[in-house]
Amino acid sequence: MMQATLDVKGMTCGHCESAVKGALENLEGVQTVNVNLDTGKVDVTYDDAVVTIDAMHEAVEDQGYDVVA
Ligand code: 9UX
Repeated sequence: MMQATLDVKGMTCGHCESAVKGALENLEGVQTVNVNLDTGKVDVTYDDAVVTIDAMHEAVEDQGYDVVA
């Protein structure tokens, strides 16, 4: 299992947090998602044989938030 931290811009409320968390959790291969609303850091564990960082970026961006690469 791999671990990564995504730096997400624009999450300001609990609903933002839920949207980002849910979008990531819906991706096959993503195991755990922890959102820190104060810092915008999103810690994920995932199977890199199944899902890519790129796919995670897209899933977050599809919810309307920017990801700093
Ligand atoms: Mo509430 Mo979060 O309008 O964007 S969902 S701030």
